[in-house]
Amino acid sequence: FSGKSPHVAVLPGAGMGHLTPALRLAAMLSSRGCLVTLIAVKPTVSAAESTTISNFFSTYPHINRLDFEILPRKPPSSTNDDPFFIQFEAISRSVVHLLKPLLLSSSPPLSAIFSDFTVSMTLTPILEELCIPNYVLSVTCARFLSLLAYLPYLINENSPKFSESDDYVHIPGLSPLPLSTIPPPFFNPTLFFTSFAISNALFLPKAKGILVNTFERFEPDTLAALNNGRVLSNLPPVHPIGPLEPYKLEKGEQLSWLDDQSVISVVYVCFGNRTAMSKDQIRELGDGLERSGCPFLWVLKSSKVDKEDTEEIEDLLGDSFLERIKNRGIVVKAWVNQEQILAHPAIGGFVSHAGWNSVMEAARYGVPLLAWPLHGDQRVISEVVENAGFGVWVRDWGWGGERVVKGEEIGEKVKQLMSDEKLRNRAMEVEEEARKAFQDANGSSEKALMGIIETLRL
Ligand code: BUP
Repeated sequence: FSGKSPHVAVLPGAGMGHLTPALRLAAMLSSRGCLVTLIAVKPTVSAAESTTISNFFSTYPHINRLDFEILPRKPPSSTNDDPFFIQFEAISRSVVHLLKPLLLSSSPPLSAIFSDFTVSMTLTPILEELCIPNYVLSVTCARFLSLLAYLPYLINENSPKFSESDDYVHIPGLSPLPLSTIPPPFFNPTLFFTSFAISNALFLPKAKGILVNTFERFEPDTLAALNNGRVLSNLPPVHPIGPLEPYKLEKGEQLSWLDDQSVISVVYVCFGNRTAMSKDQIRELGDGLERSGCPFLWVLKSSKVDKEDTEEIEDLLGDSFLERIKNRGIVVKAWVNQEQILAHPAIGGFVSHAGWNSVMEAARYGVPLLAWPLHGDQRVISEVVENAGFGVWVRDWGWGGERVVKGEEIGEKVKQLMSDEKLRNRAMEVEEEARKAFQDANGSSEKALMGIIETLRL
């Protein structure tokens, strides 16, 4: 590295949905001339995270590893029983007590930190003291980021300014958000999810910048509203730097099966790394995929944390199901390389929980979505996807699992997804727009990222 290379640290949050974009950003900063230190939080919640971190360091030996052993997690409580949120709290608390000496010992001194939104509240005061600029990495869409940023003004004195009888939530500069897309915990500010989001959102104005895994052409109006000071007048610049580039990974096993399938014939089904469906819903989904008549590749999860996901596919779906679909579908319970699957020419549609990483990965490869949001930011994301003409969603399908959607209905929707020419053409345009964001030095996302790196060189 030349003397002018900025030295940057990347601090991810908990869960693959936070780790993956952080690793991608680390690799992108490294390939653009930065000396990069990745802060590796230990222990992780999921096995997927720890395996991914080890593989990442083997693949990128020139990226420094800074182990960050966190304090013990709190036991589940009535306001927080989600293992990933419990980890968020533990990381955040550990930042206060343990991170400062680690950062001080970094050599050469750090030019900036790129940190997950979930550590903003505890990291910001430390970085102010050390005079290190902080860039917040948002792992959700610009629209949900706006909701997060505005949350302290929507929920004050322990009560939301909206009620369950309203139709919309209004945020300056944005089209109104249907109340049905707001995560249910936001109606109860005493829950950890809500109070933690508000506490961190209050520190966003102190960041040097906010990086979003999105691109100009996908969310133009929201990005303009954020950057014109319409959402909040005190936010730092919001930089769209997506879709983040995948880093080098190994080839997964199921690709050979995909190689034998016709072009755009296969529906890929995956609900992300932290969403488990009920057993009844899993069976109906299996029925729906069978009824759709389409070849499918289904990544199945029956527990929130992978280490606890011990149920066999046969027990969940039955031997006769597996026998019937054996020439047409594949069900996997292992971790797959999703990015590589979406890149495969055989994939023609994606039934997804609408996690934002998944959406941006689908955008990179022009795969249209049937969104089935289940919690958190996923309904806001589904709306963004639909408005971009890039996917469809059925509004009354389960949100928090309150209704088991029948196989018949699922089968019909999957068929529609796979045969919708208009949607497919639009998805191809989205792919082209995503490609242009990194096409050359003038691509909007490339320019935004290089702009930040240039600032750090000064
Ligand atoms: Br499962 C699975 N392989 O087998 P999202 C997921 N992924 O590569 P999240 C795999 O994990 P929430 C697998 O490509 C994406 O990068 C996938 O992130 C990858 O959803 C990431 O899509 C999952 O943002 O749920 O984090 O599971 O909506 O809560 O963020």
